[in-house]
Amino acid sequence: MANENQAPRKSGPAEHYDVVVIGAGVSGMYALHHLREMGLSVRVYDGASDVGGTWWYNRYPGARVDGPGSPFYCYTFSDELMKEWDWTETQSDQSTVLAYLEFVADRFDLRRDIRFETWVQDARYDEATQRWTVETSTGDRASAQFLICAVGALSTANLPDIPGINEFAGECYHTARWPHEPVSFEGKRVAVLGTGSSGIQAIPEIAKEAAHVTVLQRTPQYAFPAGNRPLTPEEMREARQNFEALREKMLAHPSGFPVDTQMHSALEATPEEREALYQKLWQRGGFGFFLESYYDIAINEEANRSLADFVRGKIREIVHDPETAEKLMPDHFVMTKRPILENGYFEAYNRDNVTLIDLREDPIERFTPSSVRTRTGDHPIDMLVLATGFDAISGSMLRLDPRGRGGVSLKERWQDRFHNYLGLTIAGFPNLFMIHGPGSPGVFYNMPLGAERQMDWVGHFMRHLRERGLGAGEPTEASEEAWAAEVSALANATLFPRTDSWWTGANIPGKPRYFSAYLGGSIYYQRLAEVAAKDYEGFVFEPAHGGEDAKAP
Ligand code: NA7
Repeated sequence: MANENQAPRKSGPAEHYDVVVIGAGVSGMYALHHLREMGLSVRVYDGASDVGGTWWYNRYPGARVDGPGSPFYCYTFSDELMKEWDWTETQSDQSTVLAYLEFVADRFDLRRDIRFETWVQDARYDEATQRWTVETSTGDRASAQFLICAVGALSTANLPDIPGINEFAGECYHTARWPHEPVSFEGKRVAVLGTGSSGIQAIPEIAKEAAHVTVLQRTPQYAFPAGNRPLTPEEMREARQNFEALREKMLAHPSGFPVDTQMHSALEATPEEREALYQKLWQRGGFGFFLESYYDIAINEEANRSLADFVRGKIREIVHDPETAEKLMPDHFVMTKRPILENGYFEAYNRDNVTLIDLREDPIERFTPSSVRTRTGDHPIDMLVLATGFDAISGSMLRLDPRGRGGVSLKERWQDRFHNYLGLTIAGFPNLFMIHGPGSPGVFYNMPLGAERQMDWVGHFMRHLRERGLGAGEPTEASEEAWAAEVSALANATLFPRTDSWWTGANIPGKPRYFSAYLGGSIYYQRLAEVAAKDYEGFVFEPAHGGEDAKAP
């Protein structure tokens, strides 16, 4: 399998394309399809050996869609796809989502333009030719007018730097780099580090097989019943029949899912009414708490407390041992870390083979070849599962580290914050576009639909350039600043920035700590449309320089 750090082979002469796309996950796949439909020549690179992006990598036990699920976590651009693919559960598991993406790749013959097991190791802009040149781990060299970075908001694994971790001699797996061969937990003492979505999905599954599971928890989490259930053929039929209307609803809703949001405040309801609604949503499971309960849970402290107390009560009800239950008690504002859907997580602590270590009280001192040593003792283990998440949202762009005008690298440009305009473009990096980058709704929106909508806008931008004989376009730094102010104003009206999370970058030592996602939901797409309607307000353009290299091939 290709490795992102492998040494580059010597590059040959550049092949010329209209567009190079980096990443063959959900966003990159749609980018390829859309650009081809526009009649452009495209080359896609991906380090994995097949399509799927995060769904290709995250194959740990229990991995499944942990948001509003199927059949709406999917592409919407093709009626055929909707007609031909049968979703069978509301929260599809990883293998099903990956199978769907493979089906899409087959259906649209995507693979012929994708180079797999190929890492882009260098991407630089040439001001003279107004083109990007990329060099890859396999010695490919490609030049294109446009560079699409579909590198994934949840792609760069966070590998914790803990004393002795590299000396641990047992099996060690990161949830986001899970082996393709089956992993057996049978008879093994397994430590799981991390209790975000991945850890919380994996722990009950591992506990079914392992001799013992030691959960190493830094921050206790609110988790909600996933309520996964089979999708009936009638439900699929109904979704298909009404898909046009449902798509309209998806486009209009802030989350990109076809749900009805309540516009009631938690504070206007009586305690009994709140309790009744929370009970109903808890029984039903799924993402209802976030999309269909009170609008002010993530805005108002008192409203927030009403739900936080409810969940804390549920944890006390489920977990038999009161001491363990107290260690599991979250104390941050509910929803201000990524909400988690669980399938038997809290129940797992009622098993004899699961123990919880609260790292706030009993921190890890080091790993030894055969154990994890915390302040109060040594815990022998055979396997370590790192469920430590991602350098999210901006991490994969920084790993790519493209070089823009004057050879300035993104790492230099993004030292203090992730400067961008519209969450899509960066000053000094002409003709480069990010999908689901910082400054966009990204992980706060139905991601396949978000990728389609961003990419459609990028397609219009490209047309605009070409129709006017322009060679390059990029935002001004002033428009970046105005956008940053808009992003921050939306975030600061909520409780989100007040909690340490991967949304604020606080999970990665040294990362600028601020809330970088655009919280306006579908307003974002109105903003994109407004900018386009005003002749791409906030951008500066250069006429095409002409000459051999600058011409579209
Ligand atoms: P998350 O949600 O970032 O969770 C990572 C977990 O690992 C979380 O509990 C972290 O604690 C913990 N962590 C990270 N680094 C350390 C160190 N050094 N020591 C102890 N504990 C650590 O990642 P996931 O993969 O679970 O989920 C990411 C998203 O993927 C998810 O939200 C879905 O959208 C899909 P912390 O909370 O930072 O104290």
